[in-house]
Amino acid sequence: MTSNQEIARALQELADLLTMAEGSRQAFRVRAYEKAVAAIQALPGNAAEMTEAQLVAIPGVGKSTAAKIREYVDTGEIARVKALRERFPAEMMEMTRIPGLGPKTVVLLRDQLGIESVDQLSQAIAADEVQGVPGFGRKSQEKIATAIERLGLHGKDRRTPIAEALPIARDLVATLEALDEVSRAQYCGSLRRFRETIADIDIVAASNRPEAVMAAFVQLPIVSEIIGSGDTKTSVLTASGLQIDLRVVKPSQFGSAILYFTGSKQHNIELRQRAIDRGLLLNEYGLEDAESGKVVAAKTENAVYRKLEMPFIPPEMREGIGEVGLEDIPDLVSVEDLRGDLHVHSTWSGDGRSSLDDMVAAAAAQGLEYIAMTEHAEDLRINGLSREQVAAEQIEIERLREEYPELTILHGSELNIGPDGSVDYDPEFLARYDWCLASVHTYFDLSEAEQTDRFITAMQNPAVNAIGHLTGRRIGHRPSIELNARAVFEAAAASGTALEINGHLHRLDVPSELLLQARGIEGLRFTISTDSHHTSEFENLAWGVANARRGWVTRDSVINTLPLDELLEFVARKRTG
Ligand code: DGT
Ligand code: CA
Ligand code: ZN
Repeated sequence: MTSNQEIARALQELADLLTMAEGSRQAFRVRAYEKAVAAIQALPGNAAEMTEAQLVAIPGVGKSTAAKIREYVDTGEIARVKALRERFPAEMMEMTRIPGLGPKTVVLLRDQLGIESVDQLSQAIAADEVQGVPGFGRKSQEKIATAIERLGLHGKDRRTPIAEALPIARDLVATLEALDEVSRAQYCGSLRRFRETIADIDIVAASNRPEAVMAAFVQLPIVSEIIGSGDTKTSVLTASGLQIDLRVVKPSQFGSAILYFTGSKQHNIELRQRAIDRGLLLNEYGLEDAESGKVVAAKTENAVYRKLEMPFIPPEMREGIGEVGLEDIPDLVSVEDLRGDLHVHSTWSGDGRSSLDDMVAAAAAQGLEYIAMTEHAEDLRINGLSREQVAAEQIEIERLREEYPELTILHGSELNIGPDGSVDYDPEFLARYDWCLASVHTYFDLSEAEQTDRFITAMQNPAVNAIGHLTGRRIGHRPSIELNARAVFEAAAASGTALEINGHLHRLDVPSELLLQARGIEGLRFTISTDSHHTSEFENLAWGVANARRGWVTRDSVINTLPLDELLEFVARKRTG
């Protein structure tokens, strides 16, 4: 059955395409579909089973949206989407990811210069043609060129952000596992290793009837084009041009197959060498004795690692950067270790989408022991809270504390770091909070030295317990700010300030490659948090953990694994100096 996620994705595509047609994300119809996306994502029941009348009854879903949902569920596509895709092909849509290129500008570039893809835009910039177009100067042309370079949007190595690929892969795995013919399915490749961008989705399914599995696969609504189909491997494209490879293997070979297709290539090369050193051969079908050809392990990854005389390597670590050959692997943080979430918003913040009551109820239902409500603060004019609002929310929090005795609700704030490193409010006002993080939301273009100083100044403030989403990047959309990460890490450790690992799939910030650089800094602490703006976002904890594991972050360095009293000691230590 069509999942709510799939429906939400179809509506989001419609909203994106309409943005192009209408020239603005603020257009009434665009907003209507975006509202519907949020409503469907938050829906407890299954939208595919609802009639049009039942759909219209959902707050946020109008009559025309309800009709589109039925059309999608019944036919596997939306005619309006198909028509709009002709006008605005996927390659053209991709140009809107570049900061500064809104829908109107993209259409203008096509009308004036015939540019319909990022590659063509790069060529036009190289030929110095873009700066003649109204609204573009030499400076903005340069800025676009840099953004294309840094976002990895050019050429054949174009990569898809994990936020787009992961939900598709999870849905596919669930759909495949629901087939009678399939005993197990797993997404592999860079996605399983939790890279922030991926080239294609690799899926492995275990079955004794590959032809039936392949036949079912190519029928799925997500498939828009079949590139190649056989009994062992089928490759398809989605409407946005993302490639999905499905491989079907025998259940007895599932372990060695997912091991092989998870990679990385370098990890595989090192495993194969280890096999050779032991008189064995390793490939996707199994680990076998080099002389007799007898299979010694194939069913599970665990069995293969064991026969290679090494510990199981978590997928997030398999990058061939020293993990093969470790006698003991680091005691990585896992999602079960987390007791709380220290970065949560509600509709008190301008960009929150669930009420305070709903957020608290969802956190309690997740079994969290503590959360910090961290609304935006007054310096962020649009989304932040005035002092009166802070006091009013505090009263609500006190009421909820009584309602949910099993959950500790910390009253916190997400402060805004100004260009000079100062934060909102004054020391007396800040003293009322149980927990504060401070984040950069503006002035992304400062120099490396200015950004680094900015953080170091903010961390000197005794009220600042953590730095939120360090680099400010939006994966595939906005590059990281410039900063000297090592200097920031050392200042964080010295000042008793934690670094947030933000689990939002669009952020995953601190990025894992910086986390790897933070290894070995004595006293450095992290907090893994969801930055939830909606009740459905508490699952971001798992994504924050996966990103942390990719950066080899250990359990004992993560403060929200601590019992509440020890967490509060961490806060108190900084305040009392
Ligand atoms: P991607 O797709 O660029 O985001 O990254 P991967 O790691 O998913 O790479 P992909 O899709 O080309 O291949 C999936 C896995 O298959 C890869 O991680 C390891 C394995 N693999 C692919 N080609 C080779 C190869 O030539 N040698 C070895 N040893 N393994 C390979
Ligand atoms: Ca791949
Ligand atoms: Zn936030």
